[in-house]
Amino acid sequence: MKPGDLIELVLDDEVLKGTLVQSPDPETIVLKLSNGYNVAVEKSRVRKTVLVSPLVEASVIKKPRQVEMRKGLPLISILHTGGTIASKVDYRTGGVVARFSPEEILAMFPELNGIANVTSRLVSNMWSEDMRLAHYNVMAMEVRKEVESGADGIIITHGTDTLHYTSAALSFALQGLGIPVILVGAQRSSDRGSTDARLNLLSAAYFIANSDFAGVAICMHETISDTSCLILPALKSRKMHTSRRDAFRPINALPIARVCYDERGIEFKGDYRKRDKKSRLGLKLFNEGLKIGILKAHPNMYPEEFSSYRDFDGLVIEGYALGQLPINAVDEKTNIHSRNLEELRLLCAKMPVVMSSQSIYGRIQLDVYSTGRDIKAAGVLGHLSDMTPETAFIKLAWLLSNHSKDEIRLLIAKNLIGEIAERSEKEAFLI
Ligand code: DAS
Repeated sequence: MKPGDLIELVLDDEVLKGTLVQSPDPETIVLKLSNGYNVAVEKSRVRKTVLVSPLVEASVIKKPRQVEMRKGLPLISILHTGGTIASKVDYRTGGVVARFSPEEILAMFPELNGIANVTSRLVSNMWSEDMRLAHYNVMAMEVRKEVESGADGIIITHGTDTLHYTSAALSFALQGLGIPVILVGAQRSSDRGSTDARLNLLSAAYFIANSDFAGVAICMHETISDTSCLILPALKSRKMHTSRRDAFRPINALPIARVCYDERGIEFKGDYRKRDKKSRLGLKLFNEGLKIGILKAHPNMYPEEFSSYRDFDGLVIEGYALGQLPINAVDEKTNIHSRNLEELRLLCAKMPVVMSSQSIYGRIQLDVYSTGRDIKAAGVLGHLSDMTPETAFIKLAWLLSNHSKDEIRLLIAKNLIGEIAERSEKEAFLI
């Protein structure tokens, strides 16, 4: 038998049925069960194996056929960057391979055809943990191509791990965007019974085709069930769970909308930017060579943790709560904290250092405690910002790419495009 065959393993106490997957260990057999999960069985436990049906080679579509364009339906361009959403498990390798041609996407999600005219092409084929500033520039330029070709909306399929960085980056890079650009990921690949890919993609397409929203946003599951998806703010969302399908949550903000695809319902949660196809799209991109760090405060910090960034262009600090750091020499065990403060001062003299909070929710407030006041006096920026560390990182990169250091000091904690909430919504906590 070979990987991809559907087989049964007869054990003493049960019969396991699934698709044979390449096993890393010659002494075990790995099956992908119908629910999409893998199980490994020691060969010694197998009394009998039965070939249920051999692997049927998927018909590889050589030349993409022209996808028929139907009058009256909006045009949605799907740009693929990789990640789990548009992928299937290749049983021969056990790995995940991307599927991205129009036909393959339409074949996997045929309902798309009923929602819009769909074009689909590959921009990159990578896990999102490998994204760099350069990739944000590529995506922004590809979006501009689709806008110029008359797309009514764009879906970008993307890995989930850094999806919220990319959504923030495109929000800054795409100036004057008059159509929706929705980022969609999936926590389970499309061949698994529990995949979230279908509902996320269909909900994003339905939202584009049936609303007048413009701008960048994220579309992911609202709960672990397949009941609804949320359209989430591109600058104020975060992946808050390693594996749940409802991992993405709004931070210091409310969702933009809820989409109940099966009921064909869209429920907006508040104000949003309206579509304007006359709007002129301009690009303000990233300087790909920038070196920007993120330093998380922790007990027992050393000055070297600050000075190690001396050759960088900028630094985001994830401070404690309102923005505190270990800079107070309060007893003989904390004398080293004076050197922490000194190194922080030296950094601030060389580059923009922006405070964010490892509490994730809430706002930086450097005036409440003497610690915060000393940090502010050292030159740390970000007072009153409620940006997540990730959005602060992206905003700092974009400001360093397009503004002077003096301007950055004025702009970093000023709301430009919705990255900082003018007022805090008390219900926008753990929703
Ligand atoms: N590694 C993950 C990523 O590409 C897989 C996924 O979640 O899509 O972000």
